Amino acid sequence: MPKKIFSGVQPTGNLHLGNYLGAIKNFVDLNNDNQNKCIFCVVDLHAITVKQDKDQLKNNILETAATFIASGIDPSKSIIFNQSKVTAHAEASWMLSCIAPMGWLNRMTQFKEKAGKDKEKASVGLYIYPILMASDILLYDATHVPVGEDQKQHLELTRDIAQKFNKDFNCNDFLKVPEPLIKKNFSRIMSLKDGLKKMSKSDPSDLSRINLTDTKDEIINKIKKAKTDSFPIPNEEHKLKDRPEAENLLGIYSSILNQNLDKSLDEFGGKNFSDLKRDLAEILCNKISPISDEIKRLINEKEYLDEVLIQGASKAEEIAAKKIKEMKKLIGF
Ligand code: AQP
Repeated sequence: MPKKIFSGVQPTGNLHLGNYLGAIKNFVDLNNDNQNKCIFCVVDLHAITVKQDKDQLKNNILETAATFIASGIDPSKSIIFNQSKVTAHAEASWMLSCIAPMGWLNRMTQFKEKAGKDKEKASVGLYIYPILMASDILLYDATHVPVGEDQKQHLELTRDIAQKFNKDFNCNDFLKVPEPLIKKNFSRIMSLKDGLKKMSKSDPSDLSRINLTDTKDEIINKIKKAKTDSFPIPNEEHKLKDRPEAENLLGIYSSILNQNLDKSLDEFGGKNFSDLKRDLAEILCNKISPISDEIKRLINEKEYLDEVLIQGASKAEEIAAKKIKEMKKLIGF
């Protein structure tokens, strides 16, 4: 069966190696399989769940589209568009908000992490973000959703919402229950400064992440400064327990080379971190620099990027409009 793929990335700037290894690299593989029908969305409605600067947001939308293309997604094969251009996302989100119980949302750990201590000040949008995400996926009858490990809980919620809608409106299988596509290994890339924290766009320290727009010198410098511990690299996986920084660097190395951790442990077991850092910086430069150069080239081709997003939105609109029409009918509108 051909897979229907849907996934999104927020245009919140600083796209990084975690976004690439956890999500975008998989998008590219799925795009390259001619059997799949892929939709990759710049989820700008999600981005405004926290305050955004208007001009910055516009640039970030284009930069995210440029990152998709620079990483290898072909806009003539896959639909690339930004969410706010297709109104069905917001409409479906409202309808699904009315069937999803509060209790389900209260369990979402990402809201707790992102809202921090002062939940009262977080936007309602941030709280219901997973319902908008469910709408994105369900509007396109997506069968598979490639995401990083941090989105696993939201995907489970999407499945629950689809099943509840089908039951409440007695429309068996109307909303398709999607499967998550989460890599078995290294699906959560950690900060270069703290192996217990996720690599993230909003970390105030730029040294905590490799940005997809970093230059070779920046990559080399960040890897040089990455936190390690004072023991040699072990040669067996179980010895990585309680050594999160070592595990993260070896994980990044393995993931970039598409090799399993055991092979990397064979290569570096007993050696010092300086050896791993030297080789890691080299393979990262080889992988990320061409993407970085291409993002910088494409970002100056605003008309081309606008055209890709317009064309993509028109194709997405066609699919989503049909689904929302049926959804409204089922509800009684
Ligand atoms: N560190 C990560 N490791 C693996 N995958 C990751 N993803 C994000 N961070 C990592 C995956 O990237 C995709 C797009 O994420 P997003 O931009 O929509 O939002 P996010 O997860 O909120 O990204 P950040 O960097 O963590 O942003 P902030 O700092 O704003 O919280 C998703 O598939 C995600 O799993």
